[in-house]
Amino acid sequence: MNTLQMANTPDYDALLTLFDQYHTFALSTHIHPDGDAIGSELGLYFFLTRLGKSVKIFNTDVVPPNYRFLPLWEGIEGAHSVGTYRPEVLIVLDASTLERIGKGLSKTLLPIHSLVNIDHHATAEAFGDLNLIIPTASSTSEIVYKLIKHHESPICKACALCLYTGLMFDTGCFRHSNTTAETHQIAAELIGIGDFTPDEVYRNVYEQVPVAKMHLLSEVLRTLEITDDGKIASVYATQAMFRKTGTTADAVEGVVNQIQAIAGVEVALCVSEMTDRSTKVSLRSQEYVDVSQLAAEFQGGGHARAAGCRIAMPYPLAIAALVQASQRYIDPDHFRYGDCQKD
Ligand SMILES: [Mn+2]
Repeated sequence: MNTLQMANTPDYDALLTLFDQYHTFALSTHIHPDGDAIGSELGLYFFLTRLGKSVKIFNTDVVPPNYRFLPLWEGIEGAHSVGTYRPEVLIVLDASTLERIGKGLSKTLLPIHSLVNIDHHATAEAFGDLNLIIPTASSTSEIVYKLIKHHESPICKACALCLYTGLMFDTGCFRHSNTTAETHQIAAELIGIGDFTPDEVYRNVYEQVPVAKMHLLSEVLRTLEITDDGKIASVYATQAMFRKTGTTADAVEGVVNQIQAIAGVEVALCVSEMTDRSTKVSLRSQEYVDVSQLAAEFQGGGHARAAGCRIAMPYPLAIAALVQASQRYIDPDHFRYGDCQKD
């Protein structure tokens, strides 16, 4: 396998050469696609089509309603549409592993010539023939932005909106630790190009909450438990709660961020009981615990401040195991904002 993963000097040229060589491209991203997954796919779609390429997008899961303001989202096809279609190049975005595009799709969507992997996850596997993995990038959308800039091509208005949405989503609206001066500079440029305002993107992504999700949230928040030292907080959602509120495990997305916001909490856990009785876990940390390492102990992955895993245990046992593991990462002498004293 011709692996071209370069952490320090990303090899945009190798990918752009591939764009010169081939004509048909398929794009895909992870299951339960988020703003960065869809934003980076559509952003790259606009770039490739402007280069005159034939491009199709296949995702296992449908575009969530709050991303249906993005241009051409309706063009994203389901796994069943692949049929006998084979692109010359398959580009997988933001997925960490090939399997995360969906078990079925990872077996049926096969490129004739080359598999490309574009990602920013610290735990990303170099599964492609060509891998553009940049863990320091805020988002996969930022990598797509830099690729287009490297090509010295203009970014179209539609592309700017998609990449901005990905950047905004993966930085938690420019407040997570992956937000830098450069992130803001890129965002400013995209706002300047596009026909959108930041508040309108925010409202589309975050303020279209179905009332059923609010009812679920009230159930989930009632389960809050905090360790004696106040540093680890957990909540859970059960199948009974999903039935009662008419929701599914997807509705739990984002709840963990609210738990992480509790004063003094370093590690936040939100777990969901799945239909097969396994447990889906979202992890966040406030300041110093690397939750991607914690998730890796349970065969998961992600970023230092946001990660996830799936545990083949009933949820009460999974919570106990996670809290126990989290305790090893907690530094009892760490004081938040302690550096301010030295200024
Ligand atoms: Mn991402």
